[in-house]
Amino acid sequence: MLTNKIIKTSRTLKVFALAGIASAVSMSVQAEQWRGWNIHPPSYPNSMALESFAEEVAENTDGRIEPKVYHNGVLGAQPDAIEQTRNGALNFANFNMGPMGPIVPATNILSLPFIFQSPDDMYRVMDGDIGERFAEALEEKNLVALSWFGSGARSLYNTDHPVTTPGDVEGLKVRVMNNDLYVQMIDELGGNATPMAYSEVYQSLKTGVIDGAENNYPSFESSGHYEVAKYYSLTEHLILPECLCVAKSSWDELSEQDQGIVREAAQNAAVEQRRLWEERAETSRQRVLDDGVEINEVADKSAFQAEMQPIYDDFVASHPDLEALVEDVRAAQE
Ligand code: GTR
Repeated sequence: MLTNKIIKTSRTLKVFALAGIASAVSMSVQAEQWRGWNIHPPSYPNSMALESFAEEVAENTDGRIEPKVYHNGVLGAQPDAIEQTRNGALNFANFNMGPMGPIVPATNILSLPFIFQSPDDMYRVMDGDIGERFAEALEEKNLVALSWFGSGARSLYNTDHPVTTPGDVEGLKVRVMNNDLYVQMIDELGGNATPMAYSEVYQSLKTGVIDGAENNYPSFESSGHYEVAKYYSLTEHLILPECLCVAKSSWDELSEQDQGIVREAAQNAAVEQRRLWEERAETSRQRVLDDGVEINEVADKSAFQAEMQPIYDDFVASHPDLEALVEDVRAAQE
């Protein structure tokens, strides 16, 4: 009897020991589930690039990290998502640098109207040492920028008339992204700026809460704003970089090897995004034209630029520590 009991007990112990090993093994291979924020619909260039990022990371880490992208802004508006990624509630995201300004003052340099002469200049600047300086500023706020996406040039559109001179903006109610700098931008042109979440713009245009907004061709088209706002004027006042950013807390948990894999996947995603962007910008332009949008050139952009001077002056006066970086961004394009 006694021997029997001892045998039974030792069997039970063995079973427990094996179960223990099994759970230890399963713990060590348990995947990190990463939640990623994305504002755009799945067919948008950025969304497709984020999906490739997710796939490449899962594959090359043998499933140690399993990123999942949530499209269409279902995880919240951009300013909230920035906060959530900073505190680690979200693990990665594609953020525009526009709404980043209130949190990372240095990134407001990228929002100074006409700071970049062309999207190519923007890429060149952001891919070099200057881009690193912006990445450092982001990291201080717990966001690790691994690569830079493009977003073309943003132009003004509205429901009423073509804009060819600053005077044409007078009295227009224009939606802007969440950033005081853009409020000032529209004020300087004599319009009334309304900061508003992207998801609310369509309805607000339709109901006349606002007369217009500003964005690039792919967003103007994919958001449906072109269905309501039939005048798209090529002011091209903002050329904003976007990041593929990872929450610092998620990043710091990774082994050096996995950090390398994630960084490489983000850089590959940026190459893909930039390629897809070119195609999509043209498709979107054609689509809105076919739908009856009137696109007009702005012959004298310098008139708009001149109105923006107070924004530069105020920015440098309130951030003297950032003046050198403003100058460096400009000098890098000469
Ligand atoms: C898009 C950008 C989004 C968002 C949006 C907006 O061009 O890709 O991240 O910033 O504009 O106007 O809110």
